[in-house]
Amino acid sequence: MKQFPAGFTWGAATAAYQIEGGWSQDGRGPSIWDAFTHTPGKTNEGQTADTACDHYNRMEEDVALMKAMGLKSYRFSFAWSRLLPTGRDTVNEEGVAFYNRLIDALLANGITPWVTLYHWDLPLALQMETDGLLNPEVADQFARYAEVCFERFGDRVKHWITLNEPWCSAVLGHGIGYFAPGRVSQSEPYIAAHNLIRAHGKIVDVYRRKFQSWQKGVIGITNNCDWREPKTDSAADQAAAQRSMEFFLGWFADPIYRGDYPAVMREMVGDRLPHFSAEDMALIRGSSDFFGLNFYGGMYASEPPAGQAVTTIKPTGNGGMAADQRVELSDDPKWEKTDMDWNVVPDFCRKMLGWVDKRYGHPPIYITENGCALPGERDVTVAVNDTRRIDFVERYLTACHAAINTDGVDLRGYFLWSLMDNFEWALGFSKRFGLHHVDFTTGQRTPKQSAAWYGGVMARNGLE
Ligand code: PNW
Repeated sequence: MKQFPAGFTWGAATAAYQIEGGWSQDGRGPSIWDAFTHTPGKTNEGQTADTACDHYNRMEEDVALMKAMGLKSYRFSFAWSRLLPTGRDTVNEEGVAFYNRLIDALLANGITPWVTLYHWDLPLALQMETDGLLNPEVADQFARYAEVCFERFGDRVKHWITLNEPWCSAVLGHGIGYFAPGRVSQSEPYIAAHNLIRAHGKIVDVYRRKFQSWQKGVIGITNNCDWREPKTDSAADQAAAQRSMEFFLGWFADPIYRGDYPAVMREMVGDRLPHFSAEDMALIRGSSDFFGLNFYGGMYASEPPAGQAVTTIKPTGNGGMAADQRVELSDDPKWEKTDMDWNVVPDFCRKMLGWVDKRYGHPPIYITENGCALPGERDVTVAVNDTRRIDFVERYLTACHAAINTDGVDLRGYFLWSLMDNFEWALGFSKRFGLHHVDFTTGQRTPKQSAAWYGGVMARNGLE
């Protein structure tokens, strides 16, 4: 029996664009993801999330699924353009009503809501009119949107995540064009990232100044990072692995926990890396009540052979902004892989938690996503027997347990990605991460074996 600490948070996660559908229903405005998926050639088979899981129209049924599996906490995101269709000014009351119904249904069923304010779906109007994340003004637009959310929902929502994986918005959205808004640049990722970090600081400032003392919630940011294991124990490979971690996670977490970008980034990115004003930094430093971490896998890192250019590897291998880091990434042929082609490396999860614990001064950490896509799950009869998913999660939770009990890491919670199969961004419906199978033609949901298994883990607060 591997028991987790009393009060450990157990949950499952989703994101608005990936499940809601109802893309033009009840006054929702378009987002950059609607524009991106409606552009030919951007997603698997041209798929869009216009309908997705149709969660917008099946919300009550989905809360019933959560209840049936014994879910304790549910992490989901608000679609900014459902609440403020043009990103600014007018509030769409029908959007407010939808999230009110969802939050009330969760609470009525004893499920704690964890809300992500921004999971990549910037209102399209902000992209078209003001250049989205590239315009410094976006930080104030974020803060005004967040204020509406705290005002309308903060009486019942006590756990807030400002941004999901800003690394993806920066690198995949503005560096290699794999995600919306589909821009390709060597400098824009650093500008987009900078404005997102500034936005995070301003959102938290609004919450702390106007709401936190009476609403009594917590607020933090979620970053993603894959582990980088030195390929050999040579000093050069160890330095390459460390550098790669600083370019991936340090980029976003260092400003918040240490007051600036990592020195190695300043050195290697030069003029393309913006500077924080004293005023912005005053809001950014210390602006997270907890450390949200999405963890999926890892690779070997090594020093590239002298004189050889480093090329970006597959986007889902997280090789973005490779030229700036000079780190060569590789796989071990022995590693098992998920359907995303991501390596199954539970030991790296423990190392990752230890790295965060040490570099950022022992913060409370929540794994806000971990999970796997498995092949063949389009077929519901295959999907329901997902013993590989159970095995995957069990191994990662074993690593988490060791991080807590042996290494003294302050890990406070774990959210499985995902509650149900959904729209996997550029990969469309081809990758299935769900605890529930979704038939995207009929909308039918079917629990996989992992849903019942995970229900048991949550009920026992640990592994058998
Ligand atoms: C996360 N990559 O992101 C997201 O937060 C989820 O929305 C997503 O469904 C989940 O992981 C599974 O992919 C990532 O291509 C998506 O490097 C793609 C990449 C990284 C993170």
